[in-house]
Amino acid sequence: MTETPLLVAVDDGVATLTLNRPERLNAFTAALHEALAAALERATHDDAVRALLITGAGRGFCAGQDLSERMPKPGEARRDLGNGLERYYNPLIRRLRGLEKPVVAAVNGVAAGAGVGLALACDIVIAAQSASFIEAFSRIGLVPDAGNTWFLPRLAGSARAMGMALTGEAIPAERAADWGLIWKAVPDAALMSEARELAVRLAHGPTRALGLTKRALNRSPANDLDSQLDLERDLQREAGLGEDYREGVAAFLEKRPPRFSGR
Ligand code: LHQ
Repeated sequence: MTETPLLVAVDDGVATLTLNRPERLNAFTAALHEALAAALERATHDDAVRALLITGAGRGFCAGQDLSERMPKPGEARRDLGNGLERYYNPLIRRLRGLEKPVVAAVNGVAAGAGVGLALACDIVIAAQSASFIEAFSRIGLVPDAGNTWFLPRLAGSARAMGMALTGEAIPAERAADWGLIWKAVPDAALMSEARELAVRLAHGPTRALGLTKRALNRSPANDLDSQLDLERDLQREAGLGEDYREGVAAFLEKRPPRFSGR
């Protein structure tokens, strides 16, 4: 079994986090969760990181919880699965949504169970055409977690969410894109170059404003129009005081590409 469950590389403003348990389709273990939490914590505070790219090593993206880790041995008491959610999955999903830097998921292969939640918690999901999305929970007598019951109906609508969650059928990447579950599906050979190009482009963008944009869109489902208009006013105030706004307008007027600093 691979010893380093997560590979981290920072280059050109992008932190690339590669789930690295290819023999188990990058299923989550406690060690992988801890490495991911530490990497996200560093990325949050590192000014050299202005965008993130999350992908998987080998032929899978992430097969959800490693089922061999959670299975009680014969004679052992049944486990409280809520504890694993409280300790690992819920903080992971909250952190990804709350991180005010753009996060791209490059879904290189199957995403199942909490692996779907991981992908959908990212801001822009690009998948290889051969990848698929499986709400595997119903296959093993569990309830979708890791944000799946929040993301699915909002992204794909409740009929598709219900169908995916109750049947556990694999949804191919192109259908996921048609349904609005993900941003797009691309040929397998183009996945990593497209996803990286996008992450680098975002990293060179006005990342403070992109972070605020993320905040506005994430708050939107819980807000009525009045509250959302107030939020937009407050966030625009903040963005308008930033250096990137001055640079963006100056570059436009001078007919040159902007040089955003993320401030
Ligand atoms: C795996 C896994 C896996 C271990 C593939 N674990 N080994 C749950 C409980 C607790 C608390 C919190 O929340 C959760 C959240 C969840 O995520 S529950 C859902 C857990 N995930 C699943 O139920 C998915 C299980 N995997 C599959 O159904 C299949 O592997 C899929 C459909 C993803 C891919 O199928 P194939 O392409 O046919 O690959 P495979 O099944 O042959 O898998 C390759 C290897 O990876 C294989 O090992 P082996 O030694 O036979 O080569 C699998 O056993 C292993 N693997 N997923 N989650």
